[in-house]
Amino acid sequence: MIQIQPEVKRTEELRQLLQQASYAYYVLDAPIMEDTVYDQLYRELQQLEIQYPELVTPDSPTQRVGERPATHFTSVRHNIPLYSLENAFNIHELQGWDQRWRRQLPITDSVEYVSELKIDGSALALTYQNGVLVRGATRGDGVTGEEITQNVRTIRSIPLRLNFDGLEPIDRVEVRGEAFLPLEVFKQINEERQKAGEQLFANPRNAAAGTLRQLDSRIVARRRLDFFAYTLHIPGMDDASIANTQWEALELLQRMGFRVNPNHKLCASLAEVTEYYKYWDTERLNLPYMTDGVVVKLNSFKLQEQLGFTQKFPRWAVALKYPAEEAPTRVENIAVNVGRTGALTPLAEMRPVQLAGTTVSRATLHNSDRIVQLDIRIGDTVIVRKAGEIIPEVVRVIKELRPADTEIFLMPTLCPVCSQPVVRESGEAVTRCVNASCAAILKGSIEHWVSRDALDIKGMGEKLVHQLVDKGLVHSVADLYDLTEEQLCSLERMGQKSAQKLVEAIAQSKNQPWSRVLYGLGIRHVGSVNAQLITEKYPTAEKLEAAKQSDIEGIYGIGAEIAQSVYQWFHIDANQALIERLKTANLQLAGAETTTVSYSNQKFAGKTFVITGTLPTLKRDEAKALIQKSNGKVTDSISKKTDYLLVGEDAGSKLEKAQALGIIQLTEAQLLTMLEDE
Ligand code: 0OX
Repeated sequence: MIQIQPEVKRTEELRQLLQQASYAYYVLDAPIMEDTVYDQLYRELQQLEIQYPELVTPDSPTQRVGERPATHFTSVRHNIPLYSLENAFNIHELQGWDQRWRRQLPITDSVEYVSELKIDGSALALTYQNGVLVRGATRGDGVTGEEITQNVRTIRSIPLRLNFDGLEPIDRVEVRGEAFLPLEVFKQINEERQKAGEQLFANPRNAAAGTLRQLDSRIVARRRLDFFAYTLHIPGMDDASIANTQWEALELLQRMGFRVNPNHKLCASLAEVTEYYKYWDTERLNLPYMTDGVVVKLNSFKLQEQLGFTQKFPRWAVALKYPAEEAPTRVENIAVNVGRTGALTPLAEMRPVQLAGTTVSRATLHNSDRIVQLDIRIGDTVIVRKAGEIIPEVVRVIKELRPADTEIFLMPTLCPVCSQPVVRESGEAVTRCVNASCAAILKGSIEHWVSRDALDIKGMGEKLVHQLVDKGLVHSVADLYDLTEEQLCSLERMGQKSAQKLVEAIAQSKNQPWSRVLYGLGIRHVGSVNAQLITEKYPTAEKLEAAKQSDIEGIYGIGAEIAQSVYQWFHIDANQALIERLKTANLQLAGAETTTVSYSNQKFAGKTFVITGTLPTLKRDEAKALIQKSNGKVTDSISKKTDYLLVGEDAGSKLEKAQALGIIQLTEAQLLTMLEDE
């Protein structure tokens, strides 16, 4: 132990530096060091922690990257319940709340209110023991939530260790606040989901809640959740000894290292609260996150304590909501779109209305379940809602205004494009056209194939794709490679020069790597990241075709649903024929990807590994492939040249030999951390 003293000191130093840098970047929005410097220090800390695993602490910045999937979450009882808020929908109701608490506690002095923006996210309860984050939990029903500490650790604006500088250290601190997805990130996630043929999140709140309940915290880490703190509890101690008011508590939270929404305001009267509410009604549309109202709290903790709680709410606070941006309009038609995965999506076409600053004339109805639930019919008057960047949706039908002659809307039993029967599998909400040569599926598949992240064929836009399919020149993506300049010249508005350029661009796409080809095939759930993970393990189409479903599922980062989808795709004759044609056309159906998403290639350059024992999740050859991918060497026996011993359960003599030679031992988790984090 004495021997590693300098390392102990250095790890502490590094942690502090990185923590300060992270705080400056994520909380203050004022970076204090270059990204490259941060990376270097981070790597130094990571190396030290690998050499001395006993020095890893739960508040180390290296613990933010996420862990391998959990199988479930455990329920936890909140020490102090998470109350919800009573709603007020207008100023009149706000005054009603004010009169009610004043009746209970007659005071003549003027009171202060704190007005905060109501962030539309998911509430979290955080517990710190001796300044270190030890537990993060969802709100649940307010009494019992789910323990999601590992996911919470990935949120960069949540401190893993509190800053008690200038404060008396406190044993136990409980902090509540709202986790949310910035609108920009929300948009990006939905774009990715659309590309992968997955169901979209309806709004950022659902996306944040869904993300927090992800069993795989590595996915959470990628989603860039953010957090605003608003409640500070110090159990067992009279809160007043450290803060007397909500205003002071917010200040204190900020000092301790939390991000507190900067737009809170101390108000001396309800008139000032009203002014704040009106100001933010329009201004909130310029914020990079969603808000759905204002939370008004009595500032004094003493008053809060005297008023206490009802069964559900604190009497000293109220949520003054903004009316959701909703408007009535008439449904003129219900159209049914067919996407590239064959999914039929009903769309309400409506008389245009102004909502959240844009004209809305179409709203998705998602699927037939939603249609049944709404009982929406052509001719109905409906309420549509749109908030900020969110996709417009039909909230409800005003049945009282329904004309006499409407008919129940039924999803078509034949595909509206190819007239072949559609299928709805039991347990699925989606109705699909399963005719592989349906023009809508074909058009969508080709648009996907030529898109930027797939084969990236420049100059091949939607209109052109539609013409090619409608004229019968293209029946599959493979046909693109047989197109001639002459054929292209026969299309509308296509000159000789453009045709020539297009043929060149198509030929050029034959150089795109195998991972892009796999992504371009548009297999359900295979987005570009998954395609890269899969092609890293299966560097040729033949190998992937021969793979068992369980082997595909064994790929780090690939779940059962994805594996099943890939496996099934490769076992359909028509798809195998397509692969053959692409092979003949000289596309890249082999060859490892050079740019990897998850793993850097040089990490283990010059390092030699030996593997012993049974690893918790990876098979030996998978661990070996991962090490080799990062340029490490894997040998069978321990020697002085061995740098690392990767140790699993029931390790035998290799472990003893490694110990004798002082070789660094790694667990699978440590190896994955080294590979994951960048
Ligand atoms: C928010 C928010 C939510 C205090 C006691 C019950 C509710 N969504 O932004 N809740 C609270 O306050 C707690 N404040 C907020 N700002």
